[in-house]
Amino acid sequence: MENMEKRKVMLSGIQPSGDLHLGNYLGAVKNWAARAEEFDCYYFMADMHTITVRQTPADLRRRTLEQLAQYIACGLDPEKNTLFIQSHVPEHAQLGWVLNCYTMFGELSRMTQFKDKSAKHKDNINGGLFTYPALMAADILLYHPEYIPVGEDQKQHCELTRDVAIRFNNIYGNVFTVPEPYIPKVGARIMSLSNPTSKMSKSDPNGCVFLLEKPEDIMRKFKRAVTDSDTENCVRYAPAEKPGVSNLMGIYSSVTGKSYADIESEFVGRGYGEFKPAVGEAVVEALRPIREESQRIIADKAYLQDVYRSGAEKAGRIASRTLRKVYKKIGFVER
Ligand code: ATP
Ligand code: LTN
Repeated sequence: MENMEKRKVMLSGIQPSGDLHLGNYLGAVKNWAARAEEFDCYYFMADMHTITVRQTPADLRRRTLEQLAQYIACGLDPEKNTLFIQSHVPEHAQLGWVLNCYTMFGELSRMTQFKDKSAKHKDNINGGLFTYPALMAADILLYHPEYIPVGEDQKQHCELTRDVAIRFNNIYGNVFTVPEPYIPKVGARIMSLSNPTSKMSKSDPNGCVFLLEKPEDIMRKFKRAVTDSDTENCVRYAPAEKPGVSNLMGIYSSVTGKSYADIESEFVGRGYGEFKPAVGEAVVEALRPIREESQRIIADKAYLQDVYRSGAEKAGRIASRTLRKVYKKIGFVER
């Protein structure tokens, strides 16, 4: 059956280290949901990556399941997408070790996520935080994806994955598919509402809108969103000059599908005071079904268990085939 129709593969993951937010949704998950007919899709909860930073065990467990419920609520149908938990497929750790030995110290030292996170967690700059990209390369290369749909900030890790795949293939022949990051044109870098020059991130809750947040809280955050201190008070797309308004335009465009030109004419003669709540309302409406559906799904633990078990089974079949091939190529004796 599997060989009758070989579709291209798409794969991505998010760390369940916090609640999903609008940046994760617009930069990543929203674009995954639309591709299930065209691609063979794999999406996972990157729980092994989260322990590079200390986690509270009960929170990690809860968030992993909530993230799965949110993936489904965002439109990832488990019948059409393989949804699984990273630690359920041990081949990730196994290939991760192998790829550690094909990833250079210098390459790892250049990763901006490592630099940012080690600056933020000075008391816990552990080996896992440093070698994280080798595990990420394993996550990807196990499944031979063509595309990795991620936000802008993951481009560097995806490029390192390509370099490692090419290096490995040059030594051992065509073992890995060399993947490409797939970054959306709008929404790839949603900025913080309270500080539009840094990206929206769960570590800055005031500037961050969470998918499960109450409508009144979302509205409050948008009404308070930092706009630019120019005297123009006019809705115009100019990211360098007007980062606050341009970010809101990016969000509005991404949730409504309207172009920047359409948005500019919609708000001609109306200032930021009218634009900000309009963006808030559009976001509330876009997130409403996701919130309601997530709450319904999270209550059904048996259903979630079925989804992640069958996901791990399917992912494990592909992953074990790739790992076996890699072990053979590098000279490990078959068991
Ligand atoms: P952290 O707060 O630890 O930096 P995060 O909130 O940035 O985490 P990640 O788990 O690193 O979230 O990201 C998951 C996915 O969402 C990745 O594909 C990432 O590129 C995308 N993403 C994260 N933040 C944004 C953002 N502000 N805009 C667009 N995409 C984003
Ligand atoms: N590093 C990513 C999460 C991640 C990932 C992956 C993304 C882990 N493994 C494989 C795409 C493909 C992050 O921090 N957002």
